[in-house]
Amino acid sequence: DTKSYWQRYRSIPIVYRIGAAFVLGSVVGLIVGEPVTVLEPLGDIFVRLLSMIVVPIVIFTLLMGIRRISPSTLGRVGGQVIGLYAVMSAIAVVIGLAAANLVNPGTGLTLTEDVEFEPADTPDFLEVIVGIVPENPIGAMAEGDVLATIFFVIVFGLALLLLEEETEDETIRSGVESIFDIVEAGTEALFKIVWGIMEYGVIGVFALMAAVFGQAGIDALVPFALLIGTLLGAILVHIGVVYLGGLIIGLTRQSPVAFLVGSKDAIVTALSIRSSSGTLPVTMANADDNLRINEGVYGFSLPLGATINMDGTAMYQGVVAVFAANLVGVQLTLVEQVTVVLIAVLASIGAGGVPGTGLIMLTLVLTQLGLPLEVVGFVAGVDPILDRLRTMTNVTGDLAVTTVVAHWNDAIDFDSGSWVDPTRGLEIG
Ligand code: DAS
Repeated sequence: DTKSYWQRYRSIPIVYRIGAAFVLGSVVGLIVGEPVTVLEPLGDIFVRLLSMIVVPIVIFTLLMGIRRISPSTLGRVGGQVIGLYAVMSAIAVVIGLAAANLVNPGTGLTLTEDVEFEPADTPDFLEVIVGIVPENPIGAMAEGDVLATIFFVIVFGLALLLLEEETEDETIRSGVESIFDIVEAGTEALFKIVWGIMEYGVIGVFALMAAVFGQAGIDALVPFALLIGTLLGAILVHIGVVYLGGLIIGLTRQSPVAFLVGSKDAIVTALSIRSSSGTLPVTMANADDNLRINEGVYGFSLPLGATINMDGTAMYQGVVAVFAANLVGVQLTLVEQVTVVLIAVLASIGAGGVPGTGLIMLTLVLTQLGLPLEVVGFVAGVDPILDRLRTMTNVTGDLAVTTVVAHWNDAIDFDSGSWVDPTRGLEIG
């Protein structure tokens, strides 16, 4: 009977169902081709559902976090998170450059694209810093400006804590408690929404993948096989050696498998929707439910990471720099490659966590090296593939760093969640 089919379907962990939709959608796209792109709106709905809860979940979990950890811990966590993010991104570019120098993708290909691209504006860091202070907090939230929202929420949360500490007035004290209680309930409700959206994600991801492959077909990708392979290889080294080996085993002494299992929904979502910001609600749900990290750490580190920490994007700049040099038959000097590391890290910080920004930031690197901007148009065709690999790396990096910093600050429970039972967190709450 239908009910038991439905129940059986629901009892399959959501990540497998989405994974199957990912593969099936890709296959259907390749077979059916162009007509299947009519399904795209179903995929867009999935992306919009996730975007819908990004700002509320950032506000709620951050307030929750401020209730749980002391202001001085928050300061320390901030320093550690930003420091590790920067170091990881630099390592990612170095690995990307090394892999590209080894494999030399792009040799033998000729640049066929003659569309000129305008270089992106170099991010003005003073402007970025000033922009962290919102002129209007509601405006920042409405625009999804995560950094400015984080700033306001931290200020507001700290004020609530101070007020509670100083006040003699019972009404105010219980008012503060009520605000935090409401936020606590709200956070739980938002996580329920996340898992509900993931149920729809089975349809959404199928549609997204079908539309991508229906448009591109596999022939278009063949000339870029070596480029895709180089980036993928570099990513696997970065995730395997740096995140799992260095961060998870080295610094936390925990099982890398438990980490990956705990992060799986975020990884699959990032691969599907190509946006770290859009994946943020799922990343947070994984940090909370499976990795058992305290809101005090992830409530701050994950929104920040989705905005500024992009190891996959940084690495991609390094790989494509070598690819572009090979296309036009020049060799990058060591000094130029060091320059690539610096610009790639800055560009990845400046890039927003939305689809395709890594491609736009590429113009900065190419301009600096005096390489033709036409390369951007040339690789744009494979960007739907490269972008998902970058985004998946970006999100995994945010979670790995968050796990380490949580461990350093005693804000993670390694005796529960996926750390002891990799099957938990799969059911819909
Ligand atoms: N797709 C992006 C992300 O969300 C960044 C990029 O284009 O590299 O992480």
